[in-house]
Amino acid sequence: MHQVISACRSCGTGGLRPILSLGETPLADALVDPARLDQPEASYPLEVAFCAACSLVQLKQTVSPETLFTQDYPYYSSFSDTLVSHARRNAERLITDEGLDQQSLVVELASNDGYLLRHFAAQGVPVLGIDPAEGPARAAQEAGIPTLRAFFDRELAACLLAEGKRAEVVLANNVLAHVPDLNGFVAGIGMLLAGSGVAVIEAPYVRDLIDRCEFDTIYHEHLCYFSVTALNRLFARHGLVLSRVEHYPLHGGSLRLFVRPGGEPDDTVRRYLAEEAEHGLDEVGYYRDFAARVEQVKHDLLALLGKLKASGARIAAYGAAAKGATLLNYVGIGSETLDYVVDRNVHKQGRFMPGVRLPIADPARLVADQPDYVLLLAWNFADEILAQQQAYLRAGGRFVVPVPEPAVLERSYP
Ligand code: DWN
Ligand code: ZN
Repeated sequence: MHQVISACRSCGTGGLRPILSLGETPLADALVDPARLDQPEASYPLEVAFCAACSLVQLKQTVSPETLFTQDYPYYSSFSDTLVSHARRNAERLITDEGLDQQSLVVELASNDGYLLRHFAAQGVPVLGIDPAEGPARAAQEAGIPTLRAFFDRELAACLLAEGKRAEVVLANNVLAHVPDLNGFVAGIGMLLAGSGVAVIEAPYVRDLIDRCEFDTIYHEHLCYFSVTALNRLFARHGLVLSRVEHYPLHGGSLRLFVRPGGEPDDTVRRYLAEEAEHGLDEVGYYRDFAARVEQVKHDLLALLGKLKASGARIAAYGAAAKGATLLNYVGIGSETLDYVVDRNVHKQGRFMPGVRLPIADPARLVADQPDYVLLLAWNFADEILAQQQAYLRAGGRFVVPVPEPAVLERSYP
């Protein structure tokens, strides 16, 4: 069951301009259990549109968060060392910069398995995680991270305030794009922030998505694709100030946003707003050729894999990622091309990719089975995965990257 919006998720204006349709796809993280292979899967349209009023790029379909993020949500952040070290650096810096100690409180929205809060807790800073996903929330609790299994919204913020909980730091990584009630979520953050507090929010950057043709990061969990222009208007609407913007290569290009209940924006904010205006991110024209470029990647990837198959090669894939599900189902790559997908996340192994239903195995299979090529679906962690897969590469294996342009990676050993 899903809804289709008729007005902007942020400013409420109608007349959204279509940018891209990826057709009907199954839910990207709805991995199929072996026992359910005889049952059909739900699939939903995936259509992206632009709001000319506030320049927010967004999905037209809303699948209920209960369907997406509660039972069986298979994503555990700690299965990526890159992500964990990124989180540790973030925590250590905030402890210093915000002078956090035993008297402080750090609240993380979508805290997953504690991959970030554990670094604050390790230094004696009180923390509270909030996450609706059963498995990851339990893993966090088992790791000693106090975690509320809930969706964050205005009402929950009011409850926490009534308990006297105000946060010096509110963290929200890879969740702002996921919430249907965007304004309620941001208002809740404002309510939770102590007067001198800061919200530190990370989200993929729409400019990287468009410029690097990262269309596979479009799936039903991601309702919004943010520019600094759209974010600045969203926060201002709730009396919050976007005070600083930083960019990180994580997940194909992400923004780290510092949001405060007062004060002035620094030069970084002014610079991003100016650059976005200069490049036209606040006009539909900037997005006009995106669909054609996505179609071209689809065509080129099918041609490359077809050529490899025709040469008799055996091909597997790496990363049972949500972005992998979008790519395989939109491009149309199934068991006629790929033998299986591998992933380090033990909660994904033994299950099947949505739609194309490729089996998911342990990465050790690559060395044991030595396929000729591996399609890198988790391209956003290429450095970590290639370093990890030296034995496979030394034995002659090759990786294929799908975006920004499909290509067989040159052999390189450290
Ligand atoms: O927004 C979201 C992003 C942050 O994470 C979520 N809605 C869903 C998820 O998207 P994804 O599944 O596309 O994310 P990742 O982090 O790109 O997924 C990478 C996959 O690869 C994970 O299943 C873990 C796996 N992996 C692995 O098997 N070996 C990752 C690394 C680094 C590895 O070495
Ligand atoms: Zn809008």
